[in-house]
Amino acid sequence: MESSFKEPIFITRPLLPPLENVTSKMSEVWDSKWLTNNGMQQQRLEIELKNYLNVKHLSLFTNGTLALLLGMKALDLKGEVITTPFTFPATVQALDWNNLTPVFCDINPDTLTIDATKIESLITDKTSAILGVHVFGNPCDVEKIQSIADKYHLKVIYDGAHTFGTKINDKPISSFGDMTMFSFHATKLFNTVEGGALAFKDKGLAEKLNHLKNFGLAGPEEVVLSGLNAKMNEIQAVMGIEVLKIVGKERQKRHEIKKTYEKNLAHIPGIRVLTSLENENSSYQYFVIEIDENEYGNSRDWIHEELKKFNVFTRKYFYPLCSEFHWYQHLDSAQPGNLIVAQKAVQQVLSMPYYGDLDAESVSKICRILEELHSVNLGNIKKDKVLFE
Ligand code: T4K
Repeated sequence: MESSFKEPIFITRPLLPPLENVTSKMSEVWDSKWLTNNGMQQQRLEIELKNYLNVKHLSLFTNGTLALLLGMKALDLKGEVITTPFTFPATVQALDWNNLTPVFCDINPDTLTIDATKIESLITDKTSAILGVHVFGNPCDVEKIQSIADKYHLKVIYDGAHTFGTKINDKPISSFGDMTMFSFHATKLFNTVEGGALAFKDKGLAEKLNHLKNFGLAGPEEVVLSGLNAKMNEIQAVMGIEVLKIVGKERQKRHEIKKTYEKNLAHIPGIRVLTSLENENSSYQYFVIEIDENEYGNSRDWIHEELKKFNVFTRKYFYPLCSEFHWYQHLDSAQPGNLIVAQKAVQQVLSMPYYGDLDAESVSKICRILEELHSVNLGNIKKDKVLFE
């Protein structure tokens, strides 16, 4: 049996630039005595990110949740928004804070993103938008979603928290839909400790977003709308400027880790690796497997617990489904019978440790543990059979 890891292996570790680079840049902030409110570093990061992500209009925020929340506020959405139940709570909570009702749509079994073929039947005269999530960096069916939106005059917003740098057929992910949110949380491929951004199509939204993230202020004595405080500060921006320099290398490392996982997991029955699409340039945000209990010999929950004994801490992203939150249980669209694929996925997904500093030997060892756990189960199943025969 494999021994346990000496140090805990987490699902991720933040991408950290050399400390001396951050401190030397930080001295610029100290000298300027300007810590937040549209400072120089924040402006600089915005320009650098526009170039990196190939985005025309981009606005930085204190985190991804507030970016999404205020983005939808800027679009002035009303009524119902069709979305996925298989996401992090932030996606639907951004709807709640805008007094918008989620209408849950089932997901595609291959990509685990909203099933575009099921959207049209959920549209009512109250629908104002479709909110898709590019789950684990896997893009939604952006073409189909846009054609539905065009037909019914709906807005399209994407929660792209996991899609930093993702491209489809060489087109940046944010070129699809009216608006895309990125999260720059410490656990993301690119981080500003906490942070986020909105990429948007309509240039006219830039000023409104600036007001919304700064208390609705249009000037020191002029409040034009009801806003919030959601500005990115200078310390966050410095971190971002430095992390941006090393994010390309991190993506390469994650690409290699992904290959090691795929090679070592391929022959274990009951484990499906969630792969990227062929025409997609992945963000390599998460490495996710699905466990088929019958084929593997035991459940996802069992593996999740067993791995802890080896000092390996996986996560059940995303569990539970957002449609199961008690305040949605009265909704028709939240009923389990309407979300068959999502109900299955939520019991099977497991996000594995995945970050550039995870060495190939550790990845292979994790895979060997998974293989051994499968064999142990087979042994148990055979023993049970003998007992019954
Ligand atoms: N939409 C989607 C689809 C999202 O996934 C998210 C966030 C959002 C919207 C909202 O974006 P933000 O408002 O956050 O920008 C984490 C993150 O906090 C969250 O950003 C992320 N998604 C979510 C999937 O994961 P937790 O509560 O699971 O993280 P936590 O603290 O348990 O960290 C996970 C592991 O990472 C730890 O076990 C160890 C490691 N870690 C974590 C931190 C914070 C470190 O090594 N160092 C660290 O500093 O939510």
